[in-house]
This record gives sequence, structure tokens and C-alpha cells, in this order.
Amino acid sequence: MIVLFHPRATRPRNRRLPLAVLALAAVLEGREEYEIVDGNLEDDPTAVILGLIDRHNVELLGVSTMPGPQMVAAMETSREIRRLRPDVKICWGGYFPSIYPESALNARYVDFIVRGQGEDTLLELMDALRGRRSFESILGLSYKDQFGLQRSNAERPMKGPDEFPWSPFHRLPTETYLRPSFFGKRTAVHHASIGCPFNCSFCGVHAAYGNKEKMESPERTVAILTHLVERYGADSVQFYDMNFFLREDHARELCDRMAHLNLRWWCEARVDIMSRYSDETFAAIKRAGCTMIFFGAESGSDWVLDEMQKGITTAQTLEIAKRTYQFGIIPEFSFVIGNPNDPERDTRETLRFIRKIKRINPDSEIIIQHYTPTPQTHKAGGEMYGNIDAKINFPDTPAEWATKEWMDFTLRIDTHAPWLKMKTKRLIDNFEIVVGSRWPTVQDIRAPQWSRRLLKMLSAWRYALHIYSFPVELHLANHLIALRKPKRESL
Ligand code: B12
Repeated sequence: MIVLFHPRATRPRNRRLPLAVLALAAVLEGREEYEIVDGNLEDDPTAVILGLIDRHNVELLGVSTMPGPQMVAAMETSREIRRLRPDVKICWGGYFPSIYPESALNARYVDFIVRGQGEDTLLELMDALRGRRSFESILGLSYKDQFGLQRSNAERPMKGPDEFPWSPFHRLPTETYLRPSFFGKRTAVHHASIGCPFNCSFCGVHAAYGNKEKMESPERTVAILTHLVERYGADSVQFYDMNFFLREDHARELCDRMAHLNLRWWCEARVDIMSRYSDETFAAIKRAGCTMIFFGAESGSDWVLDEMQKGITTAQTLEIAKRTYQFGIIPEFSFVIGNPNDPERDTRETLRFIRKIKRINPDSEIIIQHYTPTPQTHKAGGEMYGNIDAKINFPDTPAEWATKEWMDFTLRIDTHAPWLKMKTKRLIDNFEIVVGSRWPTVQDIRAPQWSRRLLKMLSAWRYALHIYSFPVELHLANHLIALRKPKRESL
């Protein structure tokens, strides 16, 4: 038996379908005996895994892990299983081992790591474990040889979603994953494409997927959505693709085909691509139920966008702010502030730019993040954005990644960036709370109306007068609101 483990990545009330293990389960279905254990559902997943090991012949524990708290949960369970059942082989896959392969493999309790797309690699690994092929012949696999030395095989070329079977939703209590959100009472998640063809030098996606994107056929996307609607009652969906709208003809066809499902949905897109779309396509997107689109606007300075190799301009972002307003779609603009070469200028210009966006489209949701470097070792000549490779030493082991300092880094709470003066960091954080109070996010469905009114009232003068420092009253108000929010979700 294979146990696919998805360690806890979020609070139970925010749980989503664990797409990574479902994608792996799809290729195991009907060929291998397997079980999925989801840490977002189970109180004690380690005990559940131990129970499975005791009742079955478990040949492999496959652990899916993203950087962040999910990696810590992966580490704790893997360590415990290795201590109590040392014969079970453990394989890590997902974004953490794909971006930091050596660090993951340095753990004594990790025998194999799968970099990038995992379906075929997992099947081939099972063959190798059963002595039917060699480990060195498996693309995308890193492992320890008989002398304990790390071996890393070549990358595996990526396949498109249509080349794999559908996720076996029946192997999970799928209905319990459709949670209330701003988009509906029962929000599902789906990935309608994989990979990203762009080269942004702050992003971790190429480490897992190179620089290609492969799209699912519109027929298949609609068939899966129809299944989620008819079988599980989904009324809304979040598309987790890196670029949902890569091609206009594809977007148009998909939107026309899915309109009858009456779903309200969210997706991620690029401002350069969508600013070239026609009004008819925007209207079709809106008709199909698109409610909100996430855009990586990243900066209010074109010189910063160039340094990031982002491939967009600030003019395109403003254009999108305008057009989404015209078509009644909420844009969610995300910013990565703190250019290592001139963080002060980047911050000044970006805050000014965000104010401009709000003037054009006050409905815009604003997400502010501190620049958190991610290794670009998988790209030819890949240097991290800001040329800071020499200034940062990433941890060598999962245990070091799990320390408070590196968790704060991963979660973008405090990156300890040597180029960011405390004064500038504070300005970014203070601006974030002022703008977030002046326009509280519509996505917090548990926030009562009074709390929105209170935050708007308290922050209006600060925003109007550009006074962001010491927003103590806003911190207090947010704290109070968090305490008073209903514990159980309701719409
Ligand atoms: C959904 C999602 C989340 C969800 C939860 C995901 C979950 N696992 O439950 C939430 C919202 C909780 C989340 C949170 C965070 N996320 Co997130 N998230 C994503 C997102 C949008 C989709 C991931 C996904 O489901 N992909 C679909 C599956 C099918 O693909 P996959 O995960 O790559 O799995 C394949 C392979 O990796 C491999 N594989 C995976 N696991 C395994 C296991 C085995 C055994 C094997 C063999 C293979 C294998 O095979 C799978 C099938 O091919 C990605 C961006 C993206 N579009 O990919 C970001 C992404 C993974 N997140 C990211 C980050 C940074 C975070 C946060 C740290 C953000 C923050 N500041 O808080 C947090 C940390 C969360 C935590 N607790 O650890 C980054 C990671 C890269 C990086 N820069 O470090 C990404 C890439 C976004 C980005 N562009 O920066 N996230």
C-alpha cells in the first residue's frame, strides 16, 4: 500500500481539496492500493498513518509539502514514523522539496524527493522500490545512494492535465471541503492548467515546473466542474492556476462553455495578457460568473518591474483597474515591495501607485507583501531578483527551516532582509493596515458590518492626510474585531 499524506496547511475551516495528493491518487486509482490522509481533516494524522502501517503492508509514505507550516507538519510526522516504523520508506514531493531539494534530502527521515510534477515519477519510484527498474533512471527523482550520497536525476518534462485521469473525488469526503467563502456557500477549487511560461525572478514556480504552461481542454474543465456541481453541490470555485487566462481564444471558449453552471469564481491572471483582451471577451468572462481576479501587480515602478523580469508595466495595471471596474469584476492586486537596490524609492512609488489604483477602482483589493527571495537555481543564469544571491544563506535542513526566524521569512511576516531599513519596513506595514482598514476586504465573510464601518471611520483621516505612522487604534480595532467574530462560519 501507498499512503499519500497531505500535512495540515491551514485551519480546518479554511480547508480546501488537497489537489496535489488527489492528482497523485488519480494515477494510482485502479492500479495500486492506496489511502489518502489529510492533516487538514484529521486531529492526529500521525496516529492514522501508524494505524494504516500496522494493518497493511505500507511500502511508501508519500508526503506532500509546501514551504511554511505544512513543511513543519510534514517534518514532525515523517520523523515520528521513521522513529516508530523505520522500515517504511518516506518520499517528499511538492514545492518545498522542489525548491530546496538538498535541504529536504538532508533530513534523515526523507529517503526520496520528487521534484516538480509527480504522477509519473511516483509510479516509476514504486517500480524501482520493487526492484523492477533503477532509481537513477527516474526523471525528477532525488535520492540517497547506498553510500548515503545525494543523487539528483535530470528534470522530468511536464505533461498537460489532459494526459492524466481525473481526480478520484470519491476517495475523500469531498462535500466537507466545499466551504463558504465570499464567492458562495460551497466553494470548490480546481487547477485548469499547470506551470507558468514567465520568468519572474522572485517566484518559486519554475523550480517545480520550469517555464512552460499546459492547459486543460475547456471540455474537460467544464466536465469536472459539472461533476463538482451536480455530485457535491458546488456553487462557486477558485481556480488555482498560475495564469488562468493565458490565451484569449481558450478563455473565451471556456467561459462560453461554463456560463450555464452559474458559478461565481476567482482566478489568477496577468495584467499584460488581459489588457489585450477585447471588450467582448471581458463581457464573456463576466457572464461566465467571474467575480474576482488576482493580478500580480508587484510594484508601482517600471524600473522595479524590469528588475523582477515581470514583463508587465504599471500602465497595464492601471488599464486593468479601469476595465475590471467597467465590467464589474473585482481586481485583487498583489504587490511585492522592497527592491533590494533602492527599497525606499520602490516603497514610495508603490504606495503612491496603490493610491492611484484606489482612485480609479476603489473596489480593488490590495495585497501587500515584503519581497521574500526564492532560489532561481532552476533557471538558466538564474539570479534572484535584486542580485542578492551572495547576501542570503538558505537553511540546510527542514529543522532549520522550521525555526521562528525562517518561518517568519517563509510566511513573509519578517524577512530580516539586510537591505530593508526598519523605518521602511514599518512604513510598508503601517500603510498596509491603513489601506486595509480604509477598504476592508470583502473576502472576510465573518466580519460583521459594524466592524467594516468602524475600520473605515477610524482610518479615513489617516488615508486622506497620508499619515500612516503608529496606527495603534487600527491595531486595537482589528484585534477587537478578531475577538468578536463569530466562531462558526456563516454567510
Ligand atoms: C492552494 C495553495 C495554497 C493553499 C493550500 C495548499 C494546500 N496544499 O493545501 C493555502 C492557501 C493554504 C496556501 C498557503 C501558502 N502558500 Co500556497 N499555494 C497554493 C497554490 C495556489 C496551488 C497549489 C496546488 O494545489 N497545486 C496543484 C497541485 C496539483 O500541484 P502541486 O501542489 O505542485 O503538486 C504536484 C507536484 O508538486 C507533486 N507533488 C506534490 N506533493 C507530492 C507528494 C509526493 C509524495 C509526490 C511523489 C509528488 C508530489 O505532484 C503533484 C502532481 O503533479 C500554489 C500556486 C500554484 N498555482 O501552484 C501556491 C504556492 C504553492 N504557495 C506558496 C506559498 C509561498 C504559500 C504560503 C507560504 C504563503 C504565505 N505567505 O502564507 C502559505 C503557506 C501555507 C502552509 N501552511 O504551509 C508558493 C510556494 C513557493 C514559494 N515561493 O515558496 C506558491 C507556489 C505560490 C507562489 N507562486 O508563490 N497555499
